[in-house]
Amino acid sequence: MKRAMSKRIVAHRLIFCSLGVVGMAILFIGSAATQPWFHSASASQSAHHPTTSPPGKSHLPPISPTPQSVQQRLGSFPLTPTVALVKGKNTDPSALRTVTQVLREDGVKQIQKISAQSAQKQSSHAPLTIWIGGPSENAGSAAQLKSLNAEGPTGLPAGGYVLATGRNHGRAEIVLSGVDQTGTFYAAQTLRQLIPARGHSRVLVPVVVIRDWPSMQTRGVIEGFYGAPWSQQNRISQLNFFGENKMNTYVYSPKDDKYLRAKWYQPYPADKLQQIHKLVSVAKQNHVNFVYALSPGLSICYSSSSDLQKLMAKDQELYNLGVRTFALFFDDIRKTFHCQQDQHKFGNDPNPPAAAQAYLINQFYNKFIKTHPGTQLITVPTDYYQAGHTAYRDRFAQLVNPNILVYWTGVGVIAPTITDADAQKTYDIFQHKLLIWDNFPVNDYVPHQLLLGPLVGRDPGLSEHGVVGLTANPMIEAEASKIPLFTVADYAWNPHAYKPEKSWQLSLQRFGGSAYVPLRNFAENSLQSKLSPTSGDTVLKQQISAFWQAYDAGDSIQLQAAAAKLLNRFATLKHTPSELQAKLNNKEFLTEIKPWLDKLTMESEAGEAAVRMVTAQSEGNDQAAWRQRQIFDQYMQKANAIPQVIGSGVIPPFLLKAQSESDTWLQLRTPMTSIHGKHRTVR
Ligand code: 14T
Repeated sequence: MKRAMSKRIVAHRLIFCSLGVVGMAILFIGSAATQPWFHSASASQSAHHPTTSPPGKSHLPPISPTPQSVQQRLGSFPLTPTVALVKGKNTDPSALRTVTQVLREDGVKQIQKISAQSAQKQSSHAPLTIWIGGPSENAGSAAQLKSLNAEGPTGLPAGGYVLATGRNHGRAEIVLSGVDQTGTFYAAQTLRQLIPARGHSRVLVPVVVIRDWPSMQTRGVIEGFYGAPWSQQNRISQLNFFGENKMNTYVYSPKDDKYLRAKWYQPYPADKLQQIHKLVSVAKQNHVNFVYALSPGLSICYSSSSDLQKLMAKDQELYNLGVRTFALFFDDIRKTFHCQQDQHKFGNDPNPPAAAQAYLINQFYNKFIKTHPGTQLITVPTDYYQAGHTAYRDRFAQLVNPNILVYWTGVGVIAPTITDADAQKTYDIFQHKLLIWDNFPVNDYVPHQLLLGPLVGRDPGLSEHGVVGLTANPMIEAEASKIPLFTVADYAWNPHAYKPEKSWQLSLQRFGGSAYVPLRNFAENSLQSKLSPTSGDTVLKQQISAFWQAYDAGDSIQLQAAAAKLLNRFATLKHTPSELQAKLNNKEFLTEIKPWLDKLTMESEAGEAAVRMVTAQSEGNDQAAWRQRQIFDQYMQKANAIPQVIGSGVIPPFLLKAQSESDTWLQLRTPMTSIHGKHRTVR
């Protein structure tokens, strides 16, 4: 069943063959250490997630990413139709916008906006007052926190915040106080989850003090895959999603944007620049740092000052749009030179490619980064996935300016695990702060698969071993990527409290809403077993093994029972696509996953026929068995015409086994009068 791969993927595979890079298969396998993500010790939970909930308290709604600390106090108060909002001079505008939106969604009719100064003079008549902004934004919030008996955010890491609610002299109050503007924005995102809309019933605000901050400084997504880049609409939607999930970084580096790689030196046409400008501003609204990455390694002359000028001119355009973090990537290129001049200058170095790249990186740092205040530089070395020392890495470490961040994918391009020990070792080698380029849930190397499972296999202590953060390389399918990316956001914010299964459940609930059940059925059959501890649909898996067990034992009563259950599950899966289409209000996602939905329908239909076929065979009902075989063949043909993979490791093996049982049975009955030799038309 070999399928034609997309042209682009073929192209990138070819590049790799010609580069002589170790085959991807070898890189991807690595050590298949299983992760205990289902039953992690609860002891670590209480140590790192000191959430307390007094006995008899109603459960707080789940908040993601998991906060560092949540203290629930006695009582709650209603969200009233009229609310006063107190902002300061520097209150974050996005936080203000978010809170206003949350209140509207929750049915608040009147929002009285008042400034911090006037609020201190005259008390408002609203029954509920919300103070927005930490010490650097709103002079009034500190006193309010104090009166609610909550400590302020001072001293928390960047992006940290305190969200406190309660009654103060009989008046209800909510205080959102960030250590910086981003922190206040995050407090607003937490508030959104703390008081979800309840249709027509009144929203109750629980009394809490949430004190929260990110464990990893850099959290986000790197659009760094081969294949069709995300659309402008996709990107805008992603940037909003990042803000909601407290991710603060988006690295713009789609491999197939020619202005980044093949034509790195070419200035953007006005319309393209305009689009990037829009992205930069949406990123800003979401407190997301837009990182612009150029990959000049296909053609640059490392020592050429005119090439350096071209690089700087290109980045200057982006700087003018508000970009402040720049990157120079040297992944997936040859380690050879494109000009005689480089051969001359670096040819005698202990490691010529490392010396040449380091020279360019440092030149760019000195001439551009140093002269543009507030900017930062990131790089990807050519040896980004190896385990341990390489001659290239050692030279690169020696030469590259220590202020430059170095990307690393973990051991292997697609790393099954990234351990604290791996990180420490790599940090010691590069001697530069590391940023993880996590090749999850990227599917450019398996474009017929969706990787909808949670992030697993990353140790919780990476940031204590030289790692400043993690950015995930997503799937070509942007909307679908949000399902696993939700868990990435949760991990990166608070890795010690991260529970993959729990995070994944919540992700499916948030993404699916009332379509949670069919979405879950679909997602369970869209995990990639190599990267997931469960190989998919466990219900189906168990039912299949019970079915074959009864079949092998020749136990007809057991077989009937097992068949009934299996038929039920296949019927559920068969109806999953139409249920999703009816209940899920996300056209883009449904369009992206359409081929997989079709495949699921065909496989489930074939599955039903297979169950009936095998059962009939076992009961000696030849006619029924033959009839079902024909139906089975019909759906198998349709399924096989769709290259997308679903239910991998579970459904296809079941179908193949059923087919081979049927083939054996057909051979035993050749020539057979009851079916008049019709079986010859089967294939
Ligand atoms: F720079 C990197 F960190 C990186 O991962 N580069 C690419 C990336 O753009 C791509 O999306 C990812 C997954 O396919 O893998 C890297 O590309 C490769 C690496 C290989 F070793 C493509 C083929 C390879 F054989």
